[in-house]
Amino acid sequence: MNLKQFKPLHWIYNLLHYKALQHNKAAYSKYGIHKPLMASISSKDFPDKESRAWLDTGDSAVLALQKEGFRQFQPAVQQKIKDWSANGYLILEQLIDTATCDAVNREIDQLQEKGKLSFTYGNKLMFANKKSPLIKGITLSPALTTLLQFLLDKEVVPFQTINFIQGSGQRAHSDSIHMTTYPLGYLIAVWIALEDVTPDNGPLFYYPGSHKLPYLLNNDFNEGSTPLRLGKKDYPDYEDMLEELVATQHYTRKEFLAKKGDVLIWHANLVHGGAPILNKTLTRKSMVIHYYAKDVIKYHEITERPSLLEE
Ligand SMILES: O=C(O)CCC(=O)C(=O)O
Repeated sequence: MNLKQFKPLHWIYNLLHYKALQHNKAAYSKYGIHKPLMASISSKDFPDKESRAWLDTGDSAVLALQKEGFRQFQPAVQQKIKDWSANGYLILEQLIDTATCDAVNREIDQLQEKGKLSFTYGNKLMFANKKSPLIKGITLSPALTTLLQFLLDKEVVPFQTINFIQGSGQRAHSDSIHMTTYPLGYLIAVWIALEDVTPDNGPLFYYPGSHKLPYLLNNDFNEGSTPLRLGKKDYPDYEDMLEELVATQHYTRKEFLAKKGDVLIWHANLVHGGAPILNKTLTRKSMVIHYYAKDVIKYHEITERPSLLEE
């Protein structure tokens, strides 16, 4: 048997990281989850699969106008917020200045040189925000968090950063399978171009409107979980199923041919990925920040592990 499927090993790991599970405590009690914080948790433990994020309950073109705080945004940003419900993403051109992008790129180089940051999961440089005050500062900057908090109507907390030197080449997915919340809809991501992106260096791709698809969770592709073992299906099975689902719809696939400093913010359920890298000699420096809303249950659906998050 694959030991990774054996839940008691996760519980031991969780116990060893108990402090980093405390973020779920208040939400377990709010949503009536009577499980220890170190126990496995998945969508099977919850009564519904609906997003409760306020802009998912109607049309942001109507709802946003009624909200205090909407007027603090520039008219161009207000329009993007109004389009959020229809699109599931928004783009802020030139939000991050060139000097900051250059400083982040230098910082990532130095962290790698010093052996403080190395590739995991193939091509990902994870959690640079924990190693670099500069990058941590960007994740917490009001220019981002004010807008994210308005979009979710909740306080947000950065869960992780991922830096890429080259395109991710990742197949289509929605972040809700990786960073799942109860209630659903309380993950939001910021993607920052740290250099210009072209069709050749593996742009981010996404399907506008795909956030309205049903959330694909374990019961859709991986039924076999028992109290002691995870189901036998895994992430590639999820990717296959999502790809099939997307193919049944008539979405337009878009590529984000960003200029350095451009930012794309996506909805928890927007289907996106990394286009193939056509010219493998090219870099595509970028950084993603995944944020959770603070007061919700945060976990990883496939492995049923609560997220580890030190605040
Ligand atoms: O940057 C990319 O190519 C994809 C990143 C991504 O899919 C993610 O961070 O969820």
